[in-house]
Amino acid sequence: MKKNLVQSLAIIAATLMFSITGCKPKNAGNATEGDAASKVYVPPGKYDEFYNLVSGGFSGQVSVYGIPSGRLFRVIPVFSRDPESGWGYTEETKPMLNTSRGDVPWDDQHHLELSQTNGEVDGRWLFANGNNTPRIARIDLKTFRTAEIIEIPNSSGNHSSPFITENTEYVVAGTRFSVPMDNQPQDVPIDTYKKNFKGTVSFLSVDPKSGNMKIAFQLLLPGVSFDLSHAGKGPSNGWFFFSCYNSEQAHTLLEVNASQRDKDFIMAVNWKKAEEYVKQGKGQVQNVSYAHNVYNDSTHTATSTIETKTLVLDAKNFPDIVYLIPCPKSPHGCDVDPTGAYIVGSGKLAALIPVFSFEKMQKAIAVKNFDGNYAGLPVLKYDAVLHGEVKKPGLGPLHTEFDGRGNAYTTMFISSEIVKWRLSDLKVLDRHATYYSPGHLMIPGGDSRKPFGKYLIAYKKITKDRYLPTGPELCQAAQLFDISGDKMKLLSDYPSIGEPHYAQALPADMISKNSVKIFDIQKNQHPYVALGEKNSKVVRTGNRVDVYMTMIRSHFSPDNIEGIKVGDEVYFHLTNLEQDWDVPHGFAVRDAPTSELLVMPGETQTLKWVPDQVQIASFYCTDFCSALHQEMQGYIRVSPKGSNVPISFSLGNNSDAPGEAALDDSIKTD
Ligand code: K7E
Ligand code: CUA
Repeated sequence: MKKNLVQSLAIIAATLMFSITGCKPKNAGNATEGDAASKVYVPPGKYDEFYNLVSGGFSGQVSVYGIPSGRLFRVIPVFSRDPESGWGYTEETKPMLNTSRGDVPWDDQHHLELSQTNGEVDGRWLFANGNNTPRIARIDLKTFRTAEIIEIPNSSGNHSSPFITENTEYVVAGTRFSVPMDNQPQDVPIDTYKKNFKGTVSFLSVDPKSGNMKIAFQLLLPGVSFDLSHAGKGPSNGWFFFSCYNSEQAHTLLEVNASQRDKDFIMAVNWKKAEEYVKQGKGQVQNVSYAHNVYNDSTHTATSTIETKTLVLDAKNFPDIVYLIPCPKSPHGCDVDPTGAYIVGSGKLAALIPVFSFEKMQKAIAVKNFDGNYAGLPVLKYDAVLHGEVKKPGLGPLHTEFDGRGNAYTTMFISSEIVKWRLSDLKVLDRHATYYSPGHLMIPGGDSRKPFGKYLIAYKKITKDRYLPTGPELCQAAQLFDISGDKMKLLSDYPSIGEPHYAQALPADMISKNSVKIFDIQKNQHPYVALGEKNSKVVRTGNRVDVYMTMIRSHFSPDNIEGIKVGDEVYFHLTNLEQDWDVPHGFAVRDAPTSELLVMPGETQTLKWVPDQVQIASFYCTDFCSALHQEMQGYIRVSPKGSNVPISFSLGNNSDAPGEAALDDSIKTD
């Protein structure tokens, strides 16, 4: 590695020297790093080839990068409050973070999956899991905003989620922690795990037009941990595969106690069969409680509904839905290749990578080639289902993606490398060091039927000496490889925010052609919209005050308000009247114990403020919107409780300014 570094420094120096002198170095064609620079360089004004949508892990958000440049474009707030955009702070977005147990303004976001049509990414929606408080979110890629969040009952630690079927019929959510079911007693000794703790995987249907999700059914399963999943595709469409660990059913010191058995399982679920049983009215309706939150782009407001029913199918009562495939040892990744023929299990403690054959699995099921059962579920014979094993791939295999040319790429967490191997004969073809300890990796479309097999990105947990130190915590990072040739070539690395786990990517034009640039103000259905300055006003109802305020370059209407009293509940409803792309206005009022508002053109957003002292409170626009942005400001007079100052409001009434003619003291009309 040291040698590589020295070599690259020498090459960079040589390249610099030659570009200064304008000569072409003789062997530039062989200079990997010089070549690499041009492959990731996106000149000013030019666009990236791909959008890369990257999970934020413990940040709870999703970030958007360009490939190949590695430029960060946006952070999309999903499960965590975000003061920059007001997500989770505004009255309109607060309901998005509601759960059956109230406001939960943080989560741990691990996996992303793009919607697909015929197994190919289609650029409509992005699904995201909330790992801690079990939730699935749907992000609308027209607006790059979270449009829906649904909580999962009978679940705890929603890790093997949110993977989808090939026409986005279902999003799945599998529980990491087995727990007592929601309708069972919760106050039980932890050492009754084997008796009382159960696992579930949930199938959420997705409306093909609106994208709205609904929990269609849940499968009740033995008390193990479900780790990851992927749907079958092509010939294996109709099936879903989940990796499971802790088949030992340990409830303490899992690092020892859940690593006892030589094999855990890949669970194969025939979801089409399950769907038939549901249509026949099978299964049990249970009383549960979970939140379903939907954001409406016409009212610019979210609603949260608490749902109360779920349909549960106990898998052991339906012998042809679930089969277990033995898989060494504590499998993590569970990946299906683009042809749908192979299922790859990545046993993070195994010295090999088992690859299973869907065709062999079907045959084994047909002739009941079972190796007994586990908690009432048939276990298939390992050898009967195995396509083969990748021998000596490296240490700590975690996740696998595919290039669409018959090759697979697996991250090795412990030996810090990416290993390329061939699906047909399971030969290792290439390996490349990563810096360091990659978790997931991602090829654009790499878990779909049609990968765009040009780039590969490894998301690394540890960067130790790669960057300048920034205190006790160092960044996570992404590392970009060119995989278009036989050998992987490292092109660049760049820091990432949060802790990326999985990611997705798709060609830029698939998103940009549908991108929303403004919200049509004429279609604004917000109950407190002010359509034009002439409709701006301040209305008192008891101790509630509604301020219908507008924003346009570069003033608020009204910008002087009097008659507010200490203890009033003041709701500032800000409507941005602009109809131009990228002209948001912000709104911040002094000492408000909340965030700013950042209001997009045509949109209305609300900030609640309860003034607790007599004051002249200032407010201003926080987004630099014009040359006179700094003039975009106003005052609110807050009088004591019980004061008789009447409500009044104005814009442009500057009568006491010396030497100035009095302007009209009423609100101007536009
Ligand atoms: Cu491997 Cu949560 Cu997908 Cu992280 S998980 S790496
Ligand atoms: Cu509006 Cu700055």
